[in-house]
Amino acid sequence: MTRSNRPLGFATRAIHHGYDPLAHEGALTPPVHMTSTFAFETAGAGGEMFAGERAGHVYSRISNPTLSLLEERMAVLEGGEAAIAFASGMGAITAVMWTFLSPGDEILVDKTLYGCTFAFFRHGLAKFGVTVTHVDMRDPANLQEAISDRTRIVYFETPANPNMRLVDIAAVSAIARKAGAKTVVDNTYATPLLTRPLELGADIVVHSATKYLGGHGDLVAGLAVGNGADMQAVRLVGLKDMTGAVMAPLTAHLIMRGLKTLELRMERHCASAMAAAELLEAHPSVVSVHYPGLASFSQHELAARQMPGFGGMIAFELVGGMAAGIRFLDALQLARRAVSLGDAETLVQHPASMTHSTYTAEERRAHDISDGLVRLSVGLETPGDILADLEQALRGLQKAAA
Ligand code: 7XF
Repeated sequence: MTRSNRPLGFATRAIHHGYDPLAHEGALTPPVHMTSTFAFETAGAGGEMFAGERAGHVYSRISNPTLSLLEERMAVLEGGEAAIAFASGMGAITAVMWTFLSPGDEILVDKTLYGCTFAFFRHGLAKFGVTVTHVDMRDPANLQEAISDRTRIVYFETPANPNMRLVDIAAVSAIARKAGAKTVVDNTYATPLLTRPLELGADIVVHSATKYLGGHGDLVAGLAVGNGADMQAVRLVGLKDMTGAVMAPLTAHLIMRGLKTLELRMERHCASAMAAAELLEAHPSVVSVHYPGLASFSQHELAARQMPGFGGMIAFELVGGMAAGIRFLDALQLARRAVSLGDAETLVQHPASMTHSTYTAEERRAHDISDGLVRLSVGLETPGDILADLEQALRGLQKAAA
C-alpha cells in the first residue's frame, strides 16, 4: 500500500491496523485461528520456542495469531507498545497485579472502584500480605501525602464506576513515577477514543472489553496495554502461570468487529448521554446528575481538559432516594434493567444492590456510593426514544409523589 506519511486516524487504525488481506488469500476479514496448539517444524524448533530463542506460537494460553492481531490493534489505539488479551476484565486486572506485587508491598487505590475490583483488592490481595490503601485521588495532593517507597502500584478508574468521579491522569502519574510506583488505569468507561492514559504518563491500561470495545453485549473479555517489557512479564507470569485467563479466538474476532465501529458508536453514546443528562438535570424528580459533560459537574474543568467527549455513562439520584430509584427502574419500558454497560441497548441498574453489592453498606458510605444512586448506560437506540422512556418513568414518580 502506498500512502503519504500523514498519520492515520483512530477509526482507520481500528479497521485496518496490522492486517493485509493479500497475505491471507485475499480474505478481507482476518481468519479466526481456532486452535489450541501449534505444530513445530522440528523438535529442536519447538525447544527453541519454549526457551524463548525463536519466535512463533506454541500454545494458545500463551499466544494465538487472532489474539495477536487484536493485541497489536489495541496497543496502537491506546498508544502503547504491546497489549495482552484476557478472558475478562477481572482476568486482566488480576493478572497485572499478580505479576507486579509481592507480600509486603503496598498499593494505593482510588476510593471508588467497580465492585469486583474493590473485592479483589480488599479481600484477594490483602489475603496475600499486600497492603491496600484507599486514597481520594480527585485531589493529587492526597496521593502525594500517602505515597511511600513501599508503594508499588497506583490504581484508579476514570471516570469511576459507578459515581463518575474523575482523576487527573497526568498529575497522578507524575507523582507515582517520582516515587517509583507504576500507574495502572482502568480505561473501561472512557475507551481509548476519549482518554489515552499512556500518553498522559500512566504505565498500564486495563479494560473490561466486555463493554464499549466489544460493544454488543455478546462477550466477556479484558485487555491490558503497556510497554513491551511490562506486557511480556504479565504474559509469562500473570496470564500463563497465575490466572490462565486467556481470551478465546472467537472472542478476539468479535472484539475486532466491535472496534471497527468504536468511534462511530462512541460519538452516538456521547451525544445521547449528554441529552439524557440534560433532561435528568432539568427534571424536578432528580436531585443530582453526575455526568462529566454538564457544566454543573464538580470536575467539569478536568473533564474538558482530559476528555474530548464525555462518554455514555450517567449516575443520578432521585427525590425519594433508593425507593424512588427502584420504582424508576421498574417503570422503564425501553431501557433494560441489567448490569454491564457500553452495549447498543440502554441499560439501567442500581449499584448498591447490584454491581457494588460487594461493598458492605458501611464501605459504600465511606466510598461515596450512595444507596439511592441509579446508573444509566445510554445506548444506541433512536435518541428521542431513549429520552421519551426516561421522561415517562420520571412522570410516574411525580404522579406517585403527588
Ligand atoms: O470481568 P469483566 O469483563 O466483567 O470486567 C470487570 C470490570 C472492570 N472494570 C470496570 C470499570 C468494570 O465496569 C468492570 C465490569 N463491570 C460491570 C458493571 O459495572 O456493570 C460488571 C457487571 S457486575
